[in-house]
Amino acid sequence: MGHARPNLIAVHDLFASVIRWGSPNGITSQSKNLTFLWSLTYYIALPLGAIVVGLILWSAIRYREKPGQERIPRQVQYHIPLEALYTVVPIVLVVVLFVFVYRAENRIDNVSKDPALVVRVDAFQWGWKFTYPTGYQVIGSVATEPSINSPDLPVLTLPAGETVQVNLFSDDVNHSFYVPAFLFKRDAIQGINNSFDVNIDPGVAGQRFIGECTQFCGLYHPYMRFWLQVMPKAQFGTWLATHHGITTNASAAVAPLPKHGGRTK
Ligand SMILES: [Cu+2]
Repeated sequence: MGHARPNLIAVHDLFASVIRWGSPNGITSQSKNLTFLWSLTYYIALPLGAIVVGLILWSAIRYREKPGQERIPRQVQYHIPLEALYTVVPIVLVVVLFVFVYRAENRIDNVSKDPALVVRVDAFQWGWKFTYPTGYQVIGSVATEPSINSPDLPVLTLPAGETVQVNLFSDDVNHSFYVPAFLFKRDAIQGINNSFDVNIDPGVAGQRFIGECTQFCGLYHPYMRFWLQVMPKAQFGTWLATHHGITTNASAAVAPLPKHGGRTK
């Protein structure tokens, strides 16, 4: 039964995706808050929608005009209990959603006073600079990196299973740091330190995820990509201790100007 397992995984993934209402699976503890919020909204909206549509259909069928019964129905000016109900129910829903949004935002934006690692990320026209506490730097410039999916993209290596704080800066115009698997992005704005924490799920250690700039920042914006390499916590210390100086991708060819000013293959 060698094929049973992959099928089970596929079924499990499909089921998990359905109960999340299509939300991608976030890889940080912060992203779980967002997925919960997303799913909660659906679990509230769907029964409510079903009740509203059901009542419309029921009353349209139940009180339709039958042949031989042509008459004006009894005219009602107001119905206090009904009006109170459809005023109170939406207010309760908005309050409930507000409370959950507030809680989720607080957890996602929470910045630890005692993170295990602080990494500085500088976005610039056009590329990324990652600086570690040891002084080790990765500088990936798209002026020397023409391909958006190249394995030579700059690599941001982060440990799983502990709190990582990212201090985000911009050297020039507005950029935005986005790792889709984090279900999170944050703007990089000149003169402002935007800090956020991520606690990456140990289950994805060893995997790579794509990151990109999502704020249109000029000609080479579509090339502003990077890899996020997740490393087991135990390995990360050794890795950092053996990396020094500055790593660049300057060996790559000089990028040609994009022909249509947009995304190329
Ligand atoms: Cu950018």
